[in-house]
Amino acid sequence: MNLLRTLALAVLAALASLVLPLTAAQAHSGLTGAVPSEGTTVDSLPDEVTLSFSEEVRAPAFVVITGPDRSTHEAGDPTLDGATVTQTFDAATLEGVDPNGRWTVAYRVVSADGHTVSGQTTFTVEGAEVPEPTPTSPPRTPAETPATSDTDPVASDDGHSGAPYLIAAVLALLLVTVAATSRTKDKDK
Ligand SMILES: [Cu+2]
Repeated sequence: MNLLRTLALAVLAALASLVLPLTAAQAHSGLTGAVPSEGTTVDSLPDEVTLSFSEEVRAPAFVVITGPDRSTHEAGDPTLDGATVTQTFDAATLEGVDPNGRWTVAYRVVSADGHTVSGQTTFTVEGAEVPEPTPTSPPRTPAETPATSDTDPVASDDGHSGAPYLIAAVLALLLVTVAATSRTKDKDK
């Protein structure tokens, strides 16, 4: 879904770049600021990202926040308030994620004149606490190991259950061979 949305944004951005020059004579809203602002470095990941436009913007509005882990971390659709667009983070997607690095905020909104406005802004997180690995993860691994070794006996059981058939097949082949040999001997007599 997130990939589709990113692709959709890219396509819309490409279409907008074709359409916008034709209508550049009309004023439409543009990005005037962001929090965290473009190119700045912050010491922790904020709860939300705010985008400010030169005039009122309308839905449909989309904001895609991509982290240093190259995953998207926005929670649903942004909130519109006049010329301000606020996008919160999806906390669940941030569990165990190192926030340090470059973040990209891609947006697409509809300006008051009906034109699509899209673009992106970036900021960097530096010196933020790196979350410890989820505590449930290490106990799971030992628990999974016996489960895996449980699978191995099952696999070797399959091998054992196959063995009687193999032995039976070899015995049957031997019997046929013995029978054929004794018939040949009978004919020879
Ligand atoms: Cu416009």
